[in-house]
Amino acid sequence: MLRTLALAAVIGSAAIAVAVPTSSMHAEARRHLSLKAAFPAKDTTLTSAPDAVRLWLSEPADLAATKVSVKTEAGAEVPTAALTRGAQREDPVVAKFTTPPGNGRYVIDWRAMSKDGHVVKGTHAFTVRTAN
Ligand SMILES: [Cu+2]
Repeated sequence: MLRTLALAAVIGSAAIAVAVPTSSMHAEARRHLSLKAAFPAKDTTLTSAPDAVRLWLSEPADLAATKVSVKTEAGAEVPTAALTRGAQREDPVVAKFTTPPGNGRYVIDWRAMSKDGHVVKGTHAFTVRTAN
């Protein structure tokens, strides 16, 4: 009985030893890349068609591992050119529309990889309503 308890204690401390690096990895989640600002911004209505989607991320994400997709409310993909970004650290990721989107509601889905390799994603909608 005592032996069993001692063994349980050993297993218990081994479990703690394993748990420690896991929890410190969790703490890293706070340092994950995040979206600081976006154009079009969440739930905004634009009175002229946007030329592009611009995402200001908290770190310069690798464009090859970054995806931005824009869909109509009906789920149709709105074509955008390959992602670009300026040379400055604070420059946004840019997905230029090949044709400016017409009136309607659109959903932006994006994903990018944090420095630790974990993927962060987000989604938000905007509306285009030009006066014509
Ligand atoms: Cu992570």
